[in-house]
Amino acid sequence: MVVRSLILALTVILFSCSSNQADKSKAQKDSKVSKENDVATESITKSTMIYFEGGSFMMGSAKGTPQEQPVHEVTVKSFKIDKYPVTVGEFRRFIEATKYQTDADRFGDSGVFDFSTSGWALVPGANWQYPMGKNAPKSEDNYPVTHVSWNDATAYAAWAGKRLPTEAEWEFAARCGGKSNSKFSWGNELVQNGNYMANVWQGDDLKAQQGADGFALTSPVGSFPETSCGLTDMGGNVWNWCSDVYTLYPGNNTPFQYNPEAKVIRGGSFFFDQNGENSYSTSGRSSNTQETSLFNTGFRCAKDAK
Ligand SMILES: [Ca+2]
Repeated sequence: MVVRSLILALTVILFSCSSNQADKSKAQKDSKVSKENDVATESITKSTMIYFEGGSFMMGSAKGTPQEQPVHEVTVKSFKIDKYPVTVGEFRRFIEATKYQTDADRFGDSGVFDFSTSGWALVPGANWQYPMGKNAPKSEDNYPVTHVSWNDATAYAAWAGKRLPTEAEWEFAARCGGKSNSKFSWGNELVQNGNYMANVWQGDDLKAQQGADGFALTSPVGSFPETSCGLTDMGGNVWNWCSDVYTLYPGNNTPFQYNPEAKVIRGGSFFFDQNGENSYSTSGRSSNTQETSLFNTGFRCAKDAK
């Protein structure tokens, strides 16, 4: 019997991060970043992956929430990571090829925030095709897939010959090979030259008017500028599942209850978060249980690089 709760969803506690940090620039060695196209045709360019040469970097933020601390040195091996979050169109190919049933479809509902009641709801029929439920429009193919649990994301990645990124890899990529100390993956400011750099929540509360960045809900992947290493949506739009069980960083002695089913999510989303802009910074972190699926959580894949 599976007991589901949206508590963690609510808890979407992200701890997030703060700015610049990383502060010690001793951090990184020579991590070279280069692009590499895994595919040639325009029709499937969403499969493009970005290569990162392995190296060491300072993970976390001294200015972020307690969960981002302490800043500590981490070394990752060379890897590739998806340029974009996995799209609805890509996920459809997986479903059609494997007849896989997502956790949301198995349960018959999934987590959607009900703006009329200002509360989370398990909406019948909400799934990867119908992000707001069956009575709302079907998602278009170029949007990031949502309502996928960690289990679903892991299954997709295995089918695609990939895997989920580790949390360290995700931050290493967000920091452009561990070299950037900017607050966000694109820089230090959300709005640059009058243009929003990501699809995020405007305002400090749930009632705030949305759309100044062009989108009230999710946005097609790649709608906002790439980072200097060619990644998109590394902040805002949808949270990205990572492979790791969520734990405190080494040396963090905050009281903490370890739950092997709580998996890391990174990057924040279009939706309100109690940590505000810290939720979509390079070092912001949160978690949800592995069977949880929500309207603001998706994923991207990674793979080892020789
Ligand atoms: Ca928005």
